[in-house]
Amino acid sequence: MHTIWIAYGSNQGDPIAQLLRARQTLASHLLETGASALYRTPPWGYTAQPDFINAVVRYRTELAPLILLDLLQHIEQQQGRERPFKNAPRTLDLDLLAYDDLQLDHPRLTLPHPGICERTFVLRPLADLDPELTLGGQTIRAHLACCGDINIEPVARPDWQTTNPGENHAP
Ligand code: PH2
Ligand code: MG
Ligand code: MG
Repeated sequence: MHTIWIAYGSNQGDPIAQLLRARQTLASHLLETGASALYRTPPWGYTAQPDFINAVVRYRTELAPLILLDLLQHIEQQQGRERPFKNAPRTLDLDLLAYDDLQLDHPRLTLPHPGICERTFVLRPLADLDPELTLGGQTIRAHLACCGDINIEPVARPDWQTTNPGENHAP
C-alpha cells in the first residue's frame, strides 16, 4: 500500500459542498487515513476571483500515480470543472501532492507537486496532518514558518470531520 496526499480546492458553486462531494466519491476508491480542517484562503496567482476553500486529505492506496491522476481528473470533470485559463476559478481542483517519497517527472505529472512549498493554502492544511513530512530538504513545518502571515482561516463545519490518527507516514 502507498501513502498519498491530495489537495482539495474550490471557489465556485458552493465550495464546501464541492469538497464534501469529492471526498465522498474518493472514499469509495481510496482508504482515507486523515483529513485536515477546511480553510478559507485568499486567491493566489490570479487574484481577481473569490476566496477558495482548501483542505488536504491523506490516503492509502494500491493505485499507480497516473491511474490516480485519471481518477482525480474524472471526478473534477464530473463536478463541472472547466479550464478557461491558468489559475482560473474552479468548481473543484484535486491535486496529487505526493506519493510515498516517489520523485516522478512525467509529462502529465510531477511528484512531489512542484508548487507545494510556496503555497500556504497547501502547506497549512498539510501541516495539520504531517508537519514533519520532508519536501525539498525541509519539513512542512519549516516551509510554513517561512511563509508570510497570509490570512488563512479554518472554517468550522461539523459535516467535514477532521481525522488524524497520528501515524507517521513521512517517507
Ligand atoms: N489554486 C490555484 C490557484 N490559486 N488559490 C487558493 N487560495 N487556493 C487554491 O486552491 C488555488 C489558488 C490553482 O490550482
Ligand atoms: Mg491546483
Ligand atoms: Mg489541479
